[in-house]
Amino acid sequence: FAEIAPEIDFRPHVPGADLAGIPYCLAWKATRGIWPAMTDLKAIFCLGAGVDRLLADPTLPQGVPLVRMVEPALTRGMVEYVLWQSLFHHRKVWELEAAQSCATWRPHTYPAPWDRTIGVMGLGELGTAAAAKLVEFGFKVRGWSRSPKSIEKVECFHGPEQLTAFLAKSEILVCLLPLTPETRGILNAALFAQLPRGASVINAARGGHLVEADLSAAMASGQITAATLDVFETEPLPADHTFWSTERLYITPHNASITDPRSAAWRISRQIAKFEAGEGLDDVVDRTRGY
Ligand code: NDP
Ligand code: OXD
Repeated sequence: FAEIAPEIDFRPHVPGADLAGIPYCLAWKATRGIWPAMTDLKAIFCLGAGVDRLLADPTLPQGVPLVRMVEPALTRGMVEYVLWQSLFHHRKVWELEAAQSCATWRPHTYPAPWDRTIGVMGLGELGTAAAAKLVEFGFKVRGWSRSPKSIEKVECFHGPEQLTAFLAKSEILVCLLPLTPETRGILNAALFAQLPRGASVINAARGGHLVEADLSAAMASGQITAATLDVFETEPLPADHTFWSTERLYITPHNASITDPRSAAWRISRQIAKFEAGEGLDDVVDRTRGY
């Protein structure tokens, strides 16, 4: 902020400080219950795309707009992660690792991308960009959202009534949904059973989407061959969690994508300037939908 918007009096939060008079707050893992002390807030900017954590605090003021993070570097990072992991699962890298571990030159085949179907749950800012990149790589791509969508070369499904059809051919399933009461626990046994046998699952959204025991069971039965998880119900993932030692389960430490400070500061300072000039804010969370 000092570099990008020096005109803004930017104050890092110090416990015990008087918070009255602060018009704008930037938050990610805000101290629970802190909000009533900010009596003069005009807007809250979430430093991440997902606002589930902020919304879970009942003291978050209702009448103050909550703006979520949408910025190009965050989108680019997620596109990179989805492409990286989709290619990893497409090429079944674990088979190569197994052959290498016993110094065996083992023939290894894989279909062309256009014979592989990848399903993306969530066609918002991140899901749409990730789907477009997968299309560019030649994959067959389908997506699922709440409302109907039309995206070039992406077979689009929407609503609970089209979920079964969406899942039926998704050999690699990518979750990029927001965590809301409707999507909590959506990656569960019933959903896994509707995927093609041997499918892969990539969850880069929130740990609360996944019923962890159901994934373990689906992997043990072979219904799910492999998974990549970036997010977990408990983070950091406890050292004694079974996921650490589950074969073909790949873990990244909630860093699929990271908000870029320069890009975010630029975006937030522009939003504040527009708001002060009487214009509306972009990317305001719809509290009734929860995202
Ligand atoms: P958006 O709000 O732009 O998109 C959300 C998408 O999910 C929309 O297409 C929406 O449908 C769809 N959706 C929401 N609820 C439902 C539902 N009940 N059924 C079907 N579809 C639904 O979010 P972003 O793309 O910006 O971010 C998605 C999530 O990714 C974030 O909420 C966050 O949890 C996670 N994330 C994780 C990161 C990481 O590093 N692991 C980094 C950044 C984000 P519709 O279009 O119809 O509204
Ligand atoms: C986000 C995240 O929501 O990094 O932006 O998880």
